[in-house]
Amino acid sequence: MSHTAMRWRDSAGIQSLVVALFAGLAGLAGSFAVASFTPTFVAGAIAGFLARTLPGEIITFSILVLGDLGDQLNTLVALGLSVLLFALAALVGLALDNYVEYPVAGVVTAALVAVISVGITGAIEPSLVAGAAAGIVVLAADFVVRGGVGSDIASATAQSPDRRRVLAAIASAVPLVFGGYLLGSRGTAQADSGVDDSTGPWVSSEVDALLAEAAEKSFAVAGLEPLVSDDFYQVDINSTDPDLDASEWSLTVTGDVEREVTYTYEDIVGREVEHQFVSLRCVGEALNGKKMDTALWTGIPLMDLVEPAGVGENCCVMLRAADDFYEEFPLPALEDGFLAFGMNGGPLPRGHGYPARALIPGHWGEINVKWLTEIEILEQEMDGYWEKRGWHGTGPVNTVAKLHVINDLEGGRKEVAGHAYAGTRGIERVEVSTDGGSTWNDADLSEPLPGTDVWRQWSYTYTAPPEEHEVVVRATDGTGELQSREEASPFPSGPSGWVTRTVR
Ligand SMILES: Nc1nc2c(c(=O)[nH]1)N[C@H]1C(S)=C(S)[C@@H](COP(=O)(O)O)O[C@H]1N2
Ligand SMILES: [Mo]
Repeated sequence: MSHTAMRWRDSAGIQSLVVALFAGLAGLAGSFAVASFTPTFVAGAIAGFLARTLPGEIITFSILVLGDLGDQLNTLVALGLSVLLFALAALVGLALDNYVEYPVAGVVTAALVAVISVGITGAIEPSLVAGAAAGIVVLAADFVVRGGVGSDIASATAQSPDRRRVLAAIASAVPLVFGGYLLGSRGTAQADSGVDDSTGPWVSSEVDALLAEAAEKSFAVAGLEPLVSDDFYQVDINSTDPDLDASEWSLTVTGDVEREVTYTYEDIVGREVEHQFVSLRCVGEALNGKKMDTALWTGIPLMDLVEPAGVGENCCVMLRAADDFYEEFPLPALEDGFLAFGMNGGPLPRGHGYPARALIPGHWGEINVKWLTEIEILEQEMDGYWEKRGWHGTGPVNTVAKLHVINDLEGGRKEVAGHAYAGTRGIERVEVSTDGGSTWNDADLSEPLPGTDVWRQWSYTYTAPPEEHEVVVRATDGTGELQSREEASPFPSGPSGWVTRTVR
């Protein structure tokens, strides 16, 4: 055995591993090229699977401690797992190299990657492209040592075959990964703007007038988010949100009803619509967090869809969604529920539940189910997705006044401002203390917007003491009840306490 051949043998394991990893990367890029960031992307499907099956403690920890980082971490793990799975398939293909002729290893790799991908995503097209990309890398690597031309080059160059094998894998994988990334990113951009938003029931002079009213009633305080949020928070269990086609979507009323009724998108958007300002707040956010926002929603009352099904005296309802999310709550809360398919003068954005979502006035965000597909009437209570994981987030929101803005004004004065929200109880008053809670002053409140579930802005200016001081805010709801001072962490029933910030 020649010297080169021996070295080739010894290092073949590591070489194969590297080739397989690059094949895995190329496979991932192939999947992304076709699917972009949707659940048919192999890593998107795995991330979704992780979010649905990881123990509640891990998910809760991830939300509370890691926040959005948790989501990114989940995506990263899913990307890594995808590459590893595809690389494993390539290793199986490469192991055949010792027994079979070129190009069997590449073909087997392509087939295995495609099968794995279909198994995970259920989507054929991205899986075939993933298989092809991974297969190409294995073919390229094998070609230089096993293909006819490769052996000529082998003797003509000084490079060892194992080295050239890895170089060939990298050289073929890099353009595939790069191209896949570009194609997939373009697809994501298209998916987000794929809906024709220039027509539809969300475009109307009434919407324009309401948005203008909100702009007018918003305080001109630097750095304060207006009454209709510029940047509406997004919280859901998905790393890749469902990418639904309105023409294929339907909403069915099921469960303990006289008859099941199914509605299509056309059935719903063709009706006479209403436009409502509604605020949402996530139960899992920090006391002074930013997961509380307001939009102008276009839609119809949910009961218009539920009543035709024939609902008797029942306890509860379960809302189910295309991302397998589900939340349950008492039936009476559904009575004021709204089905929104428009947001701020456009169709509902994909991230907020396109084509339609539920809005349940005054309740924590989690039961405002996005990508809604089923309204199931229940005879008995059942836990929802988050309640199974220990949360109690289906009830009415806690009253809160947030302190997000501290501005220096002329002449040593300061301006503090924020938003206050108490669900359907409304906000009657916000008080500010600039001495740690010893004395209190009324803040200015923005004029209320029309609607029964909307936040208000507050602001307060004062002459700042020269020393560091504690600013505390507290709201009183429309029933006259003062915001609870008792401090509680978000888990399990939502944050409570008075927001306090040190100002200097
Ligand atoms: N289908 C579905 N709906 C969902 C969720 C989800 O994960 N899946 N998350 C809920 C949670 S916890 C909140 S706070 C709100 C947030 O709505 P937004 O993302 O539009 O702000 O959506 C709710 N609806
Ligand atoms: Mo939430």
